[in-house]
Amino acid sequence: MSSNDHVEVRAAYDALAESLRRRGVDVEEVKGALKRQRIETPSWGYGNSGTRFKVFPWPGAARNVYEKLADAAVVHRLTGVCPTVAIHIPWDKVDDWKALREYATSLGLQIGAVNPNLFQDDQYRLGSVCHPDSSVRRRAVDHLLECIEIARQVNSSILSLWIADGTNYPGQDSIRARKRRMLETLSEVYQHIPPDMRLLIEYKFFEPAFYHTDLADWGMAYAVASHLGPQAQVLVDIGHHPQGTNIEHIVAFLLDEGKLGGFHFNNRKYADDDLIVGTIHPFELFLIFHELVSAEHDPRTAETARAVAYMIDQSHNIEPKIEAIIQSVVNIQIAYAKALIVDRQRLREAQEAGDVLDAHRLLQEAYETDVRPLLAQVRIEMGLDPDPISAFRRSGYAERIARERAVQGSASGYPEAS
Ligand code: PSV
Ligand code: MN
Repeated sequence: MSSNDHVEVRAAYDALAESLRRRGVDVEEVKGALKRQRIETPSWGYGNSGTRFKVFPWPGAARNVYEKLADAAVVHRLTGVCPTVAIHIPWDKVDDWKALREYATSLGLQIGAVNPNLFQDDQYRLGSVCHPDSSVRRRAVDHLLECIEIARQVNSSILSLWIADGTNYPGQDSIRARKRRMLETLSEVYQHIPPDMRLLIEYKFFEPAFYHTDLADWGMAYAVASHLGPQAQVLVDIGHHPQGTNIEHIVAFLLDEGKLGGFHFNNRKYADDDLIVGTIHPFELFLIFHELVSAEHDPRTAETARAVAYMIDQSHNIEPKIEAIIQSVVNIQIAYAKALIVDRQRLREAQEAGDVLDAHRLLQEAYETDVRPLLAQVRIEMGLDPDPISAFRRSGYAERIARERAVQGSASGYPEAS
């Protein structure tokens, strides 16, 4: 980045800041919020993964958790907002957790959410915490307790739980019995959650089960989290809803109940496609952030909103891994910046006056504003390159790891395609 480029960024930013100020936006406050934003990246996003049809190995894709952390550190260095990395157990299992924690620290990172895996063991054919056989449920409990212990050792405060259980055929098992087994099993696990840890419960309406899924939607996750207690909350993965679901409504409802714990950001066109955030439905992403920002400014929801864990959950099949993550971070920042510049005061007035179209236009006005100069200026003020993607491309890091790391198969834990 030359100083000429900085001058250009500054000019574009000054013009934008001026027009935002005319709209009553506190630009310094918006920049402060953008600098404080934190986005967690997933260890599995850095390794090779794909579909059940084919895993295309990417040259230099991380092969173990150490390489995943090294790549995540590059993302954090370039964006300044990604200091934590979620891990998946057993994909990222190591013998020495202290050593891994110290390695993360040496890179300026911390380990984030610990994700147990209740779907890849042969014994889980009929489920894990809902399995009809109590010895399989015991195995699931043991794994969850192991993950709590790992979380403790790596200083993580989030156990992020996706339950893949379900059935493929009507009549296969009793849906009510499965619900009770799940509650009983999770209640036992919940007793072991340390006071400073949260259990985030992720729902998904289908896949790998095709007839019914035991935790199919936000309402079921909410019911389970409510049964368990205040340290249990709901995790919303954008790709886990039927087509047409109003996700921002779910977000608003859960925030108001104090039960929104976190996100798995990604995007999709059809099913759980795990595509780069904001690539297919950017307006939906903006509306989700609008709910979050509004809740941060409401004393009744501020505490819940501020504690929400923003995590990316993507699986990259044909695209370069690190660049895909940086693109996701940038797209999240854009959605957040647009939500921050909504004129909330005028919006409230329009809503109270029943002015349907003025209220809608206030959201549209923010959404249609090009906030990229604002983000570029924020990055310069954070001592970063204003364009993290071209900075990454210029860095030569992708070429270096492609040379240094032998091209191998799956490192993320995803199964190899045959
Ligand atoms: C399941 O589809 C999911 O969203 C869960 O969060 C898993 O942990 C993750 O994807 C990785 O498979
Ligand atoms: Mn997920």
